[in-house]
Amino acid sequence: MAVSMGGLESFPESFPITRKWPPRHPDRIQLYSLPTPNGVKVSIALEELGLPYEPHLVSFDTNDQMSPEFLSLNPNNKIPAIIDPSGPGGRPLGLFESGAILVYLADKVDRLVPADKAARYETLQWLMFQMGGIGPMFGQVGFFVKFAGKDFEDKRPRDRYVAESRRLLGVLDRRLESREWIMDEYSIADIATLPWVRNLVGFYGAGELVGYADFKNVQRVLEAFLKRPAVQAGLAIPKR
Ligand SMILES: N[C@@H](CCC(=O)N[C@@H](CS)C(=O)NCC(=O)O)C(=O)O
Repeated sequence: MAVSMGGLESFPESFPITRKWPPRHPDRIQLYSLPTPNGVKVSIALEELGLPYEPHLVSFDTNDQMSPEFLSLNPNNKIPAIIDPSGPGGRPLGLFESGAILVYLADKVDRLVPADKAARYETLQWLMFQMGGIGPMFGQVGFFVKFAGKDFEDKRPRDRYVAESRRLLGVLDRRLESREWIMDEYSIADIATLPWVRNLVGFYGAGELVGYADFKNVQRVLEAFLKRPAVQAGLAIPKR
């Protein structure tokens, strides 16, 4: 298992995922991902932080996320996941769940999360708002607008998720009314949230359905986000 075994694990030997995706740079953070809204959170954070890392493509076309090697790192069969060969105490650390990974990376170099305790918890609050609200709800809109659910005759399930997504966008828009970013400074809360907004109005094409034109503050902040060189780089990693 890749998870903690009392500090006895070593990298790469103790991590079966490396048999399918051998590290060429075993000293670097290993990223197992795809450029989806959850995946790019981590590549964008790594680019912003300037941490050396090695990306590995987990292809859904070949069901890589269901392979025993991938499941050895994330039993929940979802990207993204990482291994930091030099985790806490110098020991390797495997992690899944993009929110946990963002907190870990920010803490590793004390950037993208405020040092002040109260501001730190406020950042985590907005990160959880993305993880528990925006991600799952926008994802459901994607299913009913872009994927298999789009052919369902009964539009009530779609409308439920569209209405909830619109409500969430309203909450975000009000938060951004007099702010440049979700917190006073650019943080992991922005990195978690904005790729999902981009996906909702871009790839899913649900902008009109959710009334995106009404959310001027969200639009402004998404535009600023997309101009950042680290964001532009991270959005294309790993290469498909
Ligand atoms: N809560 C998870 C969600 C991750 C997630 O949903 N990943 C999707 C891609 S965006 C996935 O790997 N789906 C593959 C599957 O369900 O088999 C996180 O934030 O890391």
